[in-house]
Amino acid sequence: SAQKDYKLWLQYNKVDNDNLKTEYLSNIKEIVSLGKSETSQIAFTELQSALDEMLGKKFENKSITTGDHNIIIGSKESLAPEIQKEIGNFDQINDEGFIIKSISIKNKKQLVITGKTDIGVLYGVYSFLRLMQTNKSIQNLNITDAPKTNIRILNHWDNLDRTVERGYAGFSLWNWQKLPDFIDQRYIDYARANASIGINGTVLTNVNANALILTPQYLEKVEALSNVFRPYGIKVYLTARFSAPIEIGGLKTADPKDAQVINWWKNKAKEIYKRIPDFGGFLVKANSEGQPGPQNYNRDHVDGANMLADAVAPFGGVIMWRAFVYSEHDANDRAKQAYAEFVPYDGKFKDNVIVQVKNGAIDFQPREPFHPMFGAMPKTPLMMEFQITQEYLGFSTHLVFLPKLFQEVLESDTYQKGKGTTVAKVIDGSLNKTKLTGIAGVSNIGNDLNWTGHPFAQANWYGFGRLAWNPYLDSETIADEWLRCTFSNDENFIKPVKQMMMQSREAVVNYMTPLGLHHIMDTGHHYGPGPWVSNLSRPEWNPVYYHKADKNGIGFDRSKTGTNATAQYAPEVEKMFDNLETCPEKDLLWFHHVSWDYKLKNGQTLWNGLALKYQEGVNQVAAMQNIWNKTQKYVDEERFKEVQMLLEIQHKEAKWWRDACLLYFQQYSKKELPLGVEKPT
Ligand code: GCW
Repeated sequence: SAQKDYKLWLQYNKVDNDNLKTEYLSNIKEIVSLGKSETSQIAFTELQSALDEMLGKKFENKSITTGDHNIIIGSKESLAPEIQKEIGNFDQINDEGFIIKSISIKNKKQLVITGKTDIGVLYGVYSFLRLMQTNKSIQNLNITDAPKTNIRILNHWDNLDRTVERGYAGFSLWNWQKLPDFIDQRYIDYARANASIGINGTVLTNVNANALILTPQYLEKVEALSNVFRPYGIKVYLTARFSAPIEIGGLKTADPKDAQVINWWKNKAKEIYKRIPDFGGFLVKANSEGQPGPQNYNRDHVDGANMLADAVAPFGGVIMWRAFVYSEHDANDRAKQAYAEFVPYDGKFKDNVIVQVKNGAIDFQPREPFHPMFGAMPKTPLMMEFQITQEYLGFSTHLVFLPKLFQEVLESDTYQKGKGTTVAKVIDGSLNKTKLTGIAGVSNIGNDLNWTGHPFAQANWYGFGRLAWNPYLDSETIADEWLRCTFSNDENFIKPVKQMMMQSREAVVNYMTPLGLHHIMDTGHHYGPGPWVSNLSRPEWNPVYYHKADKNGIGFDRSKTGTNATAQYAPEVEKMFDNLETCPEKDLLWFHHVSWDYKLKNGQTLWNGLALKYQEGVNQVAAMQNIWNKTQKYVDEERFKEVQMLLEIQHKEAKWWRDACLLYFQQYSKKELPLGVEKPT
């Protein structure tokens, strides 16, 4: 039912395996919840209602430990000294970490969920409940876990009129008109869902939004939201339009070196922190795609970011300054611009600035090589920006399990400090001992009943949170968890459906942009194929700029014979991408322009190989449909049908992609389709 969809991965299905239920019940006799804060209350209530749903037993809070097999939840300070001693060393976790440990006190067994803070305890409770939701044993537990990044944050591209830029799940959750006095239950459910996967921040507004959000009328509403989110460990952040001092401040300039401007931002920060003492800070898109920024005043990114950083520093705020910049004036290779503009500033930003870099150098494509900035600015904190909303990947119509993409990026080896210098190590700060770390995900959440439009898009929100917590997690583990928590623990369901999820990302690459092709979606909305589009005013907006198909071949030469974008990588990586022999075929046309007769590793010509990849993508979607069609008895009617209809559309559109791209490229290759590729009808 729609209600199931709404509950996300917090279904807390009844445990129907009798042995398991017996194990659970014999290990949980009472709950002893020691904390007094609102957060502690939330943790207790979550545990209580989840156990009620899963085991059919409602536990009260026994504040006193009698008997054995109690679950004791509370922060370090709330624990009796003898329990603290049994838990051991709290120094292995940070402030948001938790310990779940089965201990024995005076010959009585107890299960303790603890942490340094109540938020840590809350995360521990969700983690414990996930064990049960995935039908794991809860005997003899000894789990220590803590987030590896500081800022685990959603970026909402939500406008104040409730439209969502690149949002495919309805309108914005934030009902500005009814705020601050009306608190929609949805805000609470949103906070709870985020807390359950460790997300601890949210930017409420679009990076392209106007400055109105910074006026008192709106700040009052932001304050109301932050009050809802706080006990769930979630800080609120806002986007700061660089020209705000002019637009809402009445100043003549927004020059970051102008004393009045500096003062205006200082006062604005003071005003915000008076309302929201734990306000997170600002996210800024400056001098990108027409947004104002320091360059309008002949200043640079450092001037702009540091000026804002000074304004929020006294209150502990941070500035997330985006590196997504490119300009029509230097359109020789858009992929090179962010690196060129930012790397020279390494070490120049204030301590509370973190530069937010998209995973790849173009723009959230189905596949991109990792952004060359990762690892190239050792003296500057860099945070990852992933896109959870599927702007270029079929909106909320196509089933694509994104953690597979995220993992591929995080595992990429930058070689910036030798072999094994993965992007994950840059992001979690371990490589350069960076103090400020973070991962942002552009949200796919809207006011659709099921939050994300496609039932399986919920997995991308979930998986983003899990990877932000631990960038080393395996995407298959995430798929497994999510399926069990969201649908069923039945192996006959889990095995095939997990396989369906795991192949879904490669499927979309194959039927949209195989072998390193990119940005050939129809322009503007970015839905469906548009490789032929060539009439837009800015060259780097046109798909023809990216695939460069002609009678000689196809692909963007970014090697040293071309734009030399490969030189932005560490020498080992540069060499690998530069050389046709060693360039991974999945990135081939990203880095090279090759002839239609170029021989692929499997012996096929490029043209035949390309056509076969498009066909493979279509076949993979058909295989996904086959899998899903057999799941009816494990899934509620409504979600079963929704996914079935969506996969049907996806299959139709995969064929649309294949036919459109092959017919278009065929004008240049002048070659027949190989055997095994269906002829367009
Ligand atoms: O992906 C592109 C989108 C724009 C977006 C921009 C950005 C918010 O097409 O809609 O603007 O990137 O990331 O700033």
